[in-house]
Amino acid sequence: MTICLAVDIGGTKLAAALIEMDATSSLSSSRMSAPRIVARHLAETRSSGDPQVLTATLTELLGPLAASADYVAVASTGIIDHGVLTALNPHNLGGLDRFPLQSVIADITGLPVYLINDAQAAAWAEYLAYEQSFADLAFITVSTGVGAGLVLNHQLITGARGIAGHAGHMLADPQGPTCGCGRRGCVEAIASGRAIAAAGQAVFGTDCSGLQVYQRYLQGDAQAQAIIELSAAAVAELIANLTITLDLDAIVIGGGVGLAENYIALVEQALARMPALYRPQVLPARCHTDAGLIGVAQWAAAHSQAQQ
Ligand code: BMX
Ligand code: ZN
Repeated sequence: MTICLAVDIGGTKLAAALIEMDATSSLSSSRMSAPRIVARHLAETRSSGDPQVLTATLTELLGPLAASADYVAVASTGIIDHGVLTALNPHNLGGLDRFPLQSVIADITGLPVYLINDAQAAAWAEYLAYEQSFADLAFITVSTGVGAGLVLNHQLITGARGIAGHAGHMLADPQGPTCGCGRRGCVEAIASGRAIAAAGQAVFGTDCSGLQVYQRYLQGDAQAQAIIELSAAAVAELIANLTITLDLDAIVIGGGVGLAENYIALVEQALARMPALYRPQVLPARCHTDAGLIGVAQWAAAHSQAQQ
């Protein structure tokens, strides 16, 4: 039995958990038992853009937990390139740029540190939660941003520079709004919680949140419905593009927006207008808010064994 200190760094919160791992688990083993979370801690990620603030928050949160753990596994929003964290969309990460996440956490804990992107981690968690039955799977989270992760031929694809899977930044509408990443018309700029809030504010006033737009949609408001349908249609285009490129067995949808009432049904309606080859199975995420923590813990367990 080994203990993993798992960390999930999101746009607004930082979660840490001690997770008991089955020592016999391996990358290809179907005997891998579900990890058990034995302690859980939360902190806010104040979006100051100041690297010292993030270092201080990590020290406070991880310092006391490190003594109980064998290794650290980190899932973070943004691009993880050889242990360095950079935002693709700086609006989602308080403007942090080239933050040396791996070395900062290694200094705090004195433990081996494994890191991947949050949506990549969640994709791995979903691949395992669906009992490894899909060899080729894409996970899409529609949340603050639109994140994605790819499992191809039973392997999680992270990419040589950690960028692989950032499909939320594929083109949805060349005339669409400019995305926080600098490109115009990304899926994220149309479909994400932030994009829904921005579209809602233009119609309902500046203090309108994404959640309020969604509630108005569920209550039958026609303008809110148009905003949510546009979001779902952009996600459906993304699904079709990934399917025709990668020949996927299934798409798993997660995230606060993705799992909201009727959202997947709207995505399915948009997909139904497309030719059959563009329409994979669309399934809801089985792991909820713990997908990043559990996925990265399982991925790191397999990688640390592979290196031994
Ligand atoms: C953004 C990007 C991705 C992330 C996705 C979902 C940043 C900081 N993040 O596209 O790396 O996976 O958002 O992130 O550039 P979430 O915080 O909405 O889950
Ligand atoms: Zn973008």
